[in-house]
Amino acid sequence: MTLRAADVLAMRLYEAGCRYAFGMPGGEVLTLVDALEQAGITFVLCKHENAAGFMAEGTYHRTGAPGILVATVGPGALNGINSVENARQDRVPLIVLTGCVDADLAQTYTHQVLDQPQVFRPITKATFTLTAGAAEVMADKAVGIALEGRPGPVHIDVPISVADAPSTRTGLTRAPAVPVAPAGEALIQARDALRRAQKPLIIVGLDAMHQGAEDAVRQAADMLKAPVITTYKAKGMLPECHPNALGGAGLSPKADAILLPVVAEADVILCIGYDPIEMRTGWQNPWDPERQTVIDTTAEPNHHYMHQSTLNIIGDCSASTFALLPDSAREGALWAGQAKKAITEAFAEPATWGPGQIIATCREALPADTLATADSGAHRILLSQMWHCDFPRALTQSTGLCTMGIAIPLAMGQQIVEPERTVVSFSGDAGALMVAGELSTAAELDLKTIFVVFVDASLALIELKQRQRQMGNRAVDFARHDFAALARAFGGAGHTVGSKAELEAALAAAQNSETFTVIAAEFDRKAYDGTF
Ligand SMILES: Cc1ncc(C[n+]2csc(CCOP(=O)(O)OP(=O)(O)O)c2C)c(N)n1
Ligand SMILES: [Mg+2]
Repeated sequence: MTLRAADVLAMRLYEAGCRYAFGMPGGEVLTLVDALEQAGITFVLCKHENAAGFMAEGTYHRTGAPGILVATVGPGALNGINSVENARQDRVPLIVLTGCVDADLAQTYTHQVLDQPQVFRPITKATFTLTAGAAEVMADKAVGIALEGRPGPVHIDVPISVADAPSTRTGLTRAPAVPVAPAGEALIQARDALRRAQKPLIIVGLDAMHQGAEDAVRQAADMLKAPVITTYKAKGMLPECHPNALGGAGLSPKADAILLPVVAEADVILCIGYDPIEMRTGWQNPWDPERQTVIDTTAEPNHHYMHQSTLNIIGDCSASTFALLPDSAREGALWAGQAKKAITEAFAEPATWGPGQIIATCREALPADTLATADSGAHRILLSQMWHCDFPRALTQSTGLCTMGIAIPLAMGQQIVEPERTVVSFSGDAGALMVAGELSTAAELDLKTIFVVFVDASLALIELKQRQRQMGNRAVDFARHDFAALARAFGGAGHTVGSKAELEAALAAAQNSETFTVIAAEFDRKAYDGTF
């Protein structure tokens, strides 16, 4: 059988573990879609390329294989770019396949034509234009670059006639990159500092999540008897039921007011894959390298200058951490117990109806192994504190780019991989409206996902910032829409709730539903005041 270049590309992606591609075809990617499906990769037709990119991220979280976004020339490619930059800032391995006109034709034809590689270059780790002769090596490079170091998006522009051109498989693959643990002077210095620490602290971030360092984190916590702070996308890297876990940081000023003093008080800080791309200004230079010893184990060197460290150990943060740990547990007790108590009290379930009670009620009602997603807005700041996570990726969200419109498709992508698992998304009402059309895709795929919407008829987070600046109320209020009816319009179940009892009943029904469910949890504007 003669292979097309698109077949060679698709086969290599299949071998990388990819089983789903998301997007919307146009005439320029028909061969690509055909090749992907023939290689065993299911093409999921989405209603917006940006949502497709987020669904692709969802599959990565459940499989470890890169997600695939497919978009056609021009408008299709450009519709997806927010999700591509999200993949860059959230370190998501994403293969972005776009169709384009042939190079020869582009000299005499202008309709829908733009310089796509130029658009994607600053928001991807690499961009290729497929050639038939190098299709396999380009696919191999794309997968490697997407997954290695800090993962991220890689773009391949596929000219129409190249997709159809005959190509061959060369079988060319690289030897796998082997993680190397630190040695020599740096190792001695780091081990020494950790052995002598009186108040050691561990900070865990995105690199640790992507590199699967949860065993290293747990062992470090136990051996060093150190409290552990995670970023909010790394929540669950140490089960939050563990006595050392102080929860997620970086979003909530109330939580940071408790956690940043712990950071300042520590004498030795071990950062395990802590990538500060998730963090705001409060986490710029949160420690004093003159006074504190900071051992920073990261996937890539520090070019961010958000902070400085005593030692920056580059590589696999899991291998590095195991090498640094003392042979026996540190003498002395776990410290910062007050901070754990203060955090727990600060984010306890409130006695009255509102966002806090909605989150607590969902957490109680849904199984411990639920996969949750959050959108951007006021709701997720509170959710990131209150949503208890006992395993990595229990709560996923956009924490680098912080885009709206991600929670619903990100949940759907995960549900596609694990159809029987409880998957719940939490969105603000504006964020839900951005991607409401994808409820049609949830119906078409028979997903049983639960979509919770915080209905306050407000861009609550922006309204809060506007008020804090003593500005007039402008462009932040909108109408209260009937999200439950929207669900029913697409063939799903819909419930509108305004009390804990109603929410409990809706959650029970949702867990037994044969279709997806939207739960519209309604409350008044300004309900987040003082909560985070
Ligand atoms: C795509 C995108 N547009 C705009 C913003 C800026 N933004 C951040 S939060 C927010 C308000 C979101 O409102 P809603 O979804 O209702 O959530 P709430 O804050 O009310 O919980 C906005 C507009 C963003 N982060 N992403
Ligand atoms: Mg809102």
